[in-house]
Amino acid sequence: MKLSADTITTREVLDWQGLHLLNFSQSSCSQKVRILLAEKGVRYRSREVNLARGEQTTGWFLGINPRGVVPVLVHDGEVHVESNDILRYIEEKFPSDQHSWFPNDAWQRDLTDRLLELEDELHIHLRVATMGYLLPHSVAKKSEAELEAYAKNGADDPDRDQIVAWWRAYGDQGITDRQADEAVEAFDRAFSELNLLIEDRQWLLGDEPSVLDIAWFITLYRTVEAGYPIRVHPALEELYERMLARPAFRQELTKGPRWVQVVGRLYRRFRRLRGTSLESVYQRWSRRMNTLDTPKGKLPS
Ligand SMILES: N[C@@H](CCC(=O)N[C@@H](CS)C(=O)NCC(=O)O)C(=O)O
Repeated sequence: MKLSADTITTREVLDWQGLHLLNFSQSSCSQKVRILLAEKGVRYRSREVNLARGEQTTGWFLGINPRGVVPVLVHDGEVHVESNDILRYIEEKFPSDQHSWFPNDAWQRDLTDRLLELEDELHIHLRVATMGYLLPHSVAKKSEAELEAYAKNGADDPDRDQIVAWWRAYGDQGITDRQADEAVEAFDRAFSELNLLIEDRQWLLGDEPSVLDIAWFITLYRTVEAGYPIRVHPALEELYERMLARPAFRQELTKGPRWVQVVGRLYRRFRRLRGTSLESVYQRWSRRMNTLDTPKGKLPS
């Protein structure tokens, strides 16, 4: 989605020539865009917006993207937001010689549109997985000053209002059981569909990786890191291993401040030992689903 120059109050970006990606090393939506750029060998200037330090809430950044989220692509002074739209834009402006990352076939194009949309819809649940199961609440929650800055800086944006409300509720109560259940249910539904789609293919759309593999890779990586038991979808698990083995995919996962990764790893181990990882949420949820499916669990008519 291209933002109109009139809405940009941080005017300096309108003079940036070439390709610039405002992103955060550990942000999954940023990783998605970086993987496509790496696969295509497109050179760009990476400008870190440190989400861990709240840089997305500054007047400077909100003057570029009033939604207060990364990634943002600036190309010759034009500002583009929304990672999936940015992927499309990159494909259009920098077509690859070897193969197209977006399919040409009409049926596959429709499927790609739908599955990219589904992946975008899952983002709210990905936030639940990250903030509930990968980072301690005390580290992840935002301060009141940060939330105030987030809400007040930059032009009004309903998307940002929702994000700020989410962070406020998270600061007060953390991730609720209901949010966790909804997240594993959404992951299970989406991953089951992908698992069926794979059949005997190497990648989601066939023998070559496509933009769908990039987009779903970062979702899979985050959920698996949080403890989601990907083994319950065996074909998808195999595909995930294949994705991890691809250098351009793997290299984008480990960039950025090491302490974020170390804290994440230790915290994950702690949750696993206590039996409170996303896996335990999944087990509890799937037991309940199975019980509801059996005659014993049905309400008497
Ligand atoms: N739909 C947007 C979602 C962007 C988004 O939510 N980005 C996250 C990082 S993955 C972010 O910037 N969050 C701000 C924060 O954590 O405060 C997209 O695909 O670009």
